[in-house]
Amino acid sequence: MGILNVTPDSFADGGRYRDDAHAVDVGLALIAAGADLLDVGGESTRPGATPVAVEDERARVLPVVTALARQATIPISIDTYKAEVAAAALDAGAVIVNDVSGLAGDPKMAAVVSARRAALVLMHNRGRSDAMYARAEYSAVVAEVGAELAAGVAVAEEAGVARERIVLDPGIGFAKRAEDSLRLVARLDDAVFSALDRPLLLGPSRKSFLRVGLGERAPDDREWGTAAAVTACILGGAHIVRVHGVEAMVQVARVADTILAARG
Ligand code: PMM
Repeated sequence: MGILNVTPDSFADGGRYRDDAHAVDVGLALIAAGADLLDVGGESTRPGATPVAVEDERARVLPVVTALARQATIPISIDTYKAEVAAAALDAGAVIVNDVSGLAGDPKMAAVVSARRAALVLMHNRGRSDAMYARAEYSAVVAEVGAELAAGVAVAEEAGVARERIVLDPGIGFAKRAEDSLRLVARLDDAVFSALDRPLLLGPSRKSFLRVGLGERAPDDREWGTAAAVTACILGGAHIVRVHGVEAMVQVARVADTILAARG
């Protein structure tokens, strides 16, 4: 899954696009580089980022989603926790809602996903980005994240979202300390995740938990570290990895897949 953040302040690749047409070109280039899915987002989830009003977020993402849905050969995902933004993006041709609040950010989100028969990426989180670090307290992070994801699935199904349309994401870096994120990546093969019986999506790309291994580096200087994390995720059972550097990570994913297959 290639990342297309059309935000002025995303931590890893923000502010790169001059205008909508440029963002669309970058999206098409990610597809040409081998992305199988494209995730378009209009609000940064960076810790401390200012929330974006619905109208502003819609104005940022809609032209890009509309153009990409017309021209792209792969499914377009909308990265938002706001039901109105999701609804508008789905109407514009997106087919996946990537909700980093795990349906907790907007009480209307589950109904929007259900009514439009969209796919849902349900990500584990605890609270909004300005408050989530206060809640990064776990006694057993893998078991707790698994249980909280199961609760999210129940909410989605209750609203009529078909289980087959749900992808689960442990939420690397969201309401988690670096050691929690590392633990999740290291324990993806835990029975708590296989018991959920849904595909797993992981988003380790350029995130700050990589600093435990890399030391201080700018996000776009964490690409080799990202490659190691992507490999670990795939060997641990991740079905989808959400990344910025698509061209390089396609190589990483293809080789990790062949190693996984060779396990027999
Ligand atoms: N990470 C970010 C944004 N959206 N969505 C999912 N499902 N999983 C993630 O890990 C995730 C996400 C933050 O990274 P970015 O600002 O570089 O997009």
